[in-house]
Amino acid sequence: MSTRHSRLPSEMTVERIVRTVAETSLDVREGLAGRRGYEDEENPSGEKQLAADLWADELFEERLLAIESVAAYASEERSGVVEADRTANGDGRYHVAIDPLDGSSNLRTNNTMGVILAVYDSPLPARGRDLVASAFVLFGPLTTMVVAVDGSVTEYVLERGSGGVEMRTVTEELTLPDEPTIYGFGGRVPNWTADFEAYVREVERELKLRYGGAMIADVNQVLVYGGVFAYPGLESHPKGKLRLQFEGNPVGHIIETAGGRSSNGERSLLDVPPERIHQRVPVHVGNTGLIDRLEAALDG
Ligand code: AHM
Ligand code: MG
Repeated sequence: MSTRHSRLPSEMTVERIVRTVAETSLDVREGLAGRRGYEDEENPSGEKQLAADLWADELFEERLLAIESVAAYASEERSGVVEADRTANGDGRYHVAIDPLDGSSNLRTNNTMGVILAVYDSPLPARGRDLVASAFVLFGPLTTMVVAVDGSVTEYVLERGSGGVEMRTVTEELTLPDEPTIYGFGGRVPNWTADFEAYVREVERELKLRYGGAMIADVNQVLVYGGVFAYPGLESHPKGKLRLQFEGNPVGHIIETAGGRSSNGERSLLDVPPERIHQRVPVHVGNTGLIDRLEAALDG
C-alpha cells in the first residue's frame, strides 16, 4: 500500500498550528517595546492601528501560511482572507483566524493583552461549530496559553527552550468554578440597553467587578474565578464591538469546552450564522446560570 499521499494525523497538524502561534507569540511579546506608537492606518473595523498590530499580523501570516495544512489566513488587522499558495500547500484543510493583539489599547498603559487563535475546518467566514481548536496567549506577569481542543481545555506557561517554545502544562481539564465571583462588562453605561442594564443591576449585587479592557484577560478571570464577561450590543451599536470570527467564536468555544455557556443574547455564539469576515457580535460568556439569566433578561 502506497503511503506517498498519506496525510499527517489531524491532531499533529493542529498541534503544529498551536505551537507556531505559541512560539510566534513569544517573538511578538519581545518585539512590543519599540512598536507602541499609532500608524496612519485603520483596520477593517475602523479602529486605529498600532505599529505592533501590523507587525504581529505579518509575522503570524508568514509563519502560519508556511504550514502545509493551513489553507487560509485571516486577521482582524486586514480586510481579506489570504489563501495559501496552492502549489506549496496542496492539502491544506485548516482555515486560521487570528487576532494578532487583543486589547492592543492596553499597550500604552502596559496592561495585559495577548493573541487569539481560531482554527476552523471550513472556509472563512465559518461557524463556531466548525472550530477544531481555539486558544489565547496572555502577556501578563507570565506568558500563558489556554487551548481548547478535543473537548478539553489546558493552560500552559510558555517559555523559550533550546529547541523552541516550551509549553509547560499548568492545568489540565480546566473547568469554570461552580461558585462564580466576578463580572466585567464593556461599553459605556449610557449606551447599554435597558434590558442589559437591568441584568447588570442584579449581578453587581452578587459579584465583584473586574474589567481590564482586553477581552482575553477578562475572560481568563472568568475561567479562574467563575463569573460573566460581556461586550453587549449597545444602543448605538446593536452588534457591540467584538468580532465573531476572531473573538466571539474562539472565546465561546473555550468557555463552552470548560463547561460554561456563550451567547449572542439569544443562542450560543457557536451557532451564530457567519456572514462576513469582520462581522461583529454581542459577546456574553461565563457560568451557565449567569448566561441563562442574561438571555432571559434580554428576552424581556
Ligand atoms: P482589539 O482587538 O482591537 O484590541 O479590540 C478588542 C478589545 C477587547 O479586547 C476588549 O474587550 C474591548 O476591545 C475593550 O473595548 P473598550 O476599550 O471599549 O472597553
Ligand atoms: Mg480583539
